[in-house]
Amino acid sequence: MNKVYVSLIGDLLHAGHVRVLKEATKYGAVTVGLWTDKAGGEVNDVPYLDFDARKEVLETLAMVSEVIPQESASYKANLEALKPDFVVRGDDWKTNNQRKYRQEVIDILAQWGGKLVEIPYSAEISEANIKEQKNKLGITATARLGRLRKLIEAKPIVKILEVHNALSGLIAENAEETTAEGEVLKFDAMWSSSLTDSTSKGKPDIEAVDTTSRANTINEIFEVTTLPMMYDADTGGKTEHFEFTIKTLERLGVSGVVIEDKTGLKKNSLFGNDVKQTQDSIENFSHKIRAGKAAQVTHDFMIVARIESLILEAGMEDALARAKAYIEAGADGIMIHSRHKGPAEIIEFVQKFRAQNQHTPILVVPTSFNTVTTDEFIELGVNVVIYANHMLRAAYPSMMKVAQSILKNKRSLEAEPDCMPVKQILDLIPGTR
Ligand code: SPV
Ligand code: MG
Repeated sequence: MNKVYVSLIGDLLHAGHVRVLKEATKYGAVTVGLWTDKAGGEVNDVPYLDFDARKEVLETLAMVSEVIPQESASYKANLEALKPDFVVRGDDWKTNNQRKYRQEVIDILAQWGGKLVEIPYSAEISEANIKEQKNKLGITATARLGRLRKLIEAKPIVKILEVHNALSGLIAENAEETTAEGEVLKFDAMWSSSLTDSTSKGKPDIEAVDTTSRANTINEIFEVTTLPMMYDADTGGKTEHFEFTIKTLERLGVSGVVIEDKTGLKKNSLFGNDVKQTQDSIENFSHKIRAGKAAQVTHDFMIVARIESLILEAGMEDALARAKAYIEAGADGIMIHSRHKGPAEIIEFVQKFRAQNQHTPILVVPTSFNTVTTDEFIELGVNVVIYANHMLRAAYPSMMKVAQSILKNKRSLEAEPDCMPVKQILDLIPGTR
C-alpha cells in the first residue's frame, strides 16, 4: 500500500482538513505529521491546544493510520524518514506563511518519485479565515494566561508591545508585516507598562496608579484582544499586597508580572541615579518572589525578577549574583535593564548569565539600546524583547502637533494631513456600521 503524508497543526479541525484527509486516503495509508509547539513557533503559529490533546482527536479518525510529531515547520526530516509516495495538502500554502516549504517538499519527494497533491481551498475555509473566526470568539482567561509561557518555550524570541488602552491593544493584536519570503511578522504579547499607563492617566510613574485602576484598563484591553499580557508591577509593593495583586491578575488572565528590585518611592528606571532610588536587598526581594510564587493559584503564571543593578550602577557582579539568588527564590525569568545607549553591558550580562544558566528566560527592554534587532537578541540568547513605551510615545507628539496647529490657524484645515480621515476612523473598529 502507498504511503501518504499529511502535515497538520490540527488546533481546530475544519472542513478543509477533512477534505485533505479524505482525498489522502484515496492514495494510500495516511500518516499525519502533527506539528509540535516548536514547529509552530518557527512560523508564528504556536498551537493553542497541547500536542497530546490534538493527537488524541486525530487518532480517532478512521482516515488516519498513524500520527507522528513534526518537530519543524520544514517537512524535511519526516519526509526523509518516511519516504512517502504522496504528500497531500490544501493549496493555501501557495500564498500563506508556509510557502517557503512548498518547493522544498516538491524537491525532496522528487528524490524517490513521490508526488505532491494539492486540494483547492476556498476562501471561507482558509487558515486565515478560520483564525479570524476564532479570534472573534475571543479567548478565556485561562487560555490567555497559559499562552505566554508556551510562546516563550516554543519561539526563538517573543516580541511584546506596550499597550495603554484598548485601541493600542488592537494595534498590538493586528499589526502585521509580511517579509519577501512570506514570513508573517506579528507581536506575540502585550506589555502593561507602569510608565505609559500612569502617563496616559496624567500621573507620574511612581506606583501612584493603583491596581484597581490598572486592572480596569486591562479589562478594557482584554475585551477586544486575544494576545497574552505581561504586567509591569513596579516593585510589587508590600509583599502582603503583592500576593493580592497576583491573584487579581490571574483572575483576569494576565500571564505574568515583572517586579523590580527597588524599595521605597519608586521612580522610573530610565532616570537611573539622576533621581534618588534605592535597590532592595537580595534577601528582602527573594522573600517577595517566594511569597508571590506561593500565592499564585495557576501553574502557568510567571513571576519575572527585574534586576536594577546596572540602572543604579551597582555593577555587573551584583547583577549576576542577584539573578542567581532570584532564580533560587523561584523567579520564572530574569529581566535585565539598562539605560545605556549602547548594548555592551546587556550583552556582557547575557553572555555571563548564559554561561551558568541556559534555560531561565531572559527579558530585555531595549528603549535606550534600540539599535539591536530581534535577530541579534536571538543570537545572544535573549528570550523576550519588550518595546515598552512606543505606542504612547508615538501618539502623544501627533496629538500635540494637531492641538497646536488648531490654535495657531484658528481652524483645523491645516491639521488634516496629520489626522486619520473621518471615514477611516469610522471603519477602524469592526461593527461600527
Ligand atoms: C515601564 O514600561 O514602565 C517600565 C520599563 O518599567 S522602563 O520604563 O524602561 O523602566
Ligand atoms: Mg515600569
